[in-house]
Amino acid sequence: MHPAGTTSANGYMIFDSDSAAASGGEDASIITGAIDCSGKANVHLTFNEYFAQFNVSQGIVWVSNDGSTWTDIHHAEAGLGTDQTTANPFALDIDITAYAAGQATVYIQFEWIGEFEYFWMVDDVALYEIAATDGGVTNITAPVSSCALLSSTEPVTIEIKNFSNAALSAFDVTFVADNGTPNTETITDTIAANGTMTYTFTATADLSAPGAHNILAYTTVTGDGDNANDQFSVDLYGGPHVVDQSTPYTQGFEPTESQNGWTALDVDADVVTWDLSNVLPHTGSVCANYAHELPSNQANDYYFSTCLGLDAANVYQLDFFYRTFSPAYQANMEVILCTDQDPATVVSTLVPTMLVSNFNWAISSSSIYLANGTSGNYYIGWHVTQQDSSTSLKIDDVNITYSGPNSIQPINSSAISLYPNPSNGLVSLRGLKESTKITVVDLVGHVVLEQNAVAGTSMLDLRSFPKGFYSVVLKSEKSVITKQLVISGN
Ligand SMILES: [Ca+2]
Ligand SMILES: [Ca+2]
Ligand SMILES: [Ca+2]
Ligand SMILES: [Ca+2]
Repeated sequence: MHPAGTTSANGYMIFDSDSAAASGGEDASIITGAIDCSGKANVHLTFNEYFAQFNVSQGIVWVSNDGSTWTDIHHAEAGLGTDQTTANPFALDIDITAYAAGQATVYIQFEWIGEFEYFWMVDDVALYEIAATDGGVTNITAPVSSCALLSSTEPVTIEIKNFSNAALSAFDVTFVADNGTPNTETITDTIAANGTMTYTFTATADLSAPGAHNILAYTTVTGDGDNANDQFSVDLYGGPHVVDQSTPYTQGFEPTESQNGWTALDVDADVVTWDLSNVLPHTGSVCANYAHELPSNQANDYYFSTCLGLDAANVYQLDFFYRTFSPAYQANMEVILCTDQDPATVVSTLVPTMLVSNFNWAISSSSIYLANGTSGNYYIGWHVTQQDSSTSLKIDDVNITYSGPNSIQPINSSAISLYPNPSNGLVSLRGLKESTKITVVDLVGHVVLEQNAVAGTSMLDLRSFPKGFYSVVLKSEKSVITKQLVISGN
């Protein structure tokens, strides 16, 4: 299950039908012991689940107050078609008052029915009683992190929930910016039973200093029966993460670090994309992960870093660790430097497309030069495309450090040409300004040619290779440039 939002790191419950394979039919239940709800007027069941439907499996939650008569209160498979999954995690809150209130022996049953299907994961099961009066802040929707600096008058917008079965009105809400002076205002509107409202404070937050910020917001409701849900806090970052001699940028994807600004881009729009995983991290308990094992696998997904402030006067080094889940889950990986979280804004290739087949962690190291010589805000994008029927790519422990001054004049990508293009494979490479390593890579990431060149014009002989599209990667002391080449035959 997704480590953000569940306690999956300390274990969870799973029926793994895929692993059980063809077994002649599966129908398995796990049933709680008797839970004493006597004296409880309102009882809710909460849990997290992640259910994947292959064809016709069922995940049913039942409730009983005698252990023999059961009522189904939830079907995990509801609404899922072939090869579809619930959200991960999917958080449920089910009112079981009708079956459990005042009952001394309440049982909950989780039943799986299927054969050689996918799986159902369940975690964080709890019964709780609703308080007669209960409010809380459930989200802070503004301000949000920004690559540009935040202002000294940022509006603060929160979402407030009434957790009780009675209307809620006339209570205070407070926000605190960066542990400063609390700003308290009174809500005069009424929130209906179990309802929510959005509120923007009249007071604003001064978040104009570059760097990390925090907003804490909470309700103060007279007679609130559950203070554990009163408050919400959010970590923000104003401006880019500036990397310099004293400040590296590191990201290990741990719960103790901020992944603020990291964004997955699902180009093939199949809803399967980069995520965090607690399976086989390099260090700590979490790594970044792309995994797809459904038959309709069409990986084309980017994971973009948060905004980095880089200076053209410097050279930086990008180190990170990468692997696949297992030998059966190979992937193609490419790492690019962009001016936005959009591959169309690519300015240089940091790691040319390569086949990742290692299922032990390996380190990738490359230099970052700002190819167009412009200081500013940049994003690093990890691009995964499918190589196999199943695709997996994991990354962890990203480390971007200052490695020295950029003393060489930047080269201009457009000053380098491949001629003719398309060609029969005999190509002249013109405009190289220094010693350059030339690597030619085919569409699936295989290196087909490597040679070294000096300044001036070099010839590439690719006449023995199949017709098609190739990437020509030119790596010198100061830059990495990728050119596209078409071999069309005579
Ligand atoms: Ca757990
Ligand atoms: Ca509360
Ligand atoms: Ca980690
Ligand atoms: Ca995708």
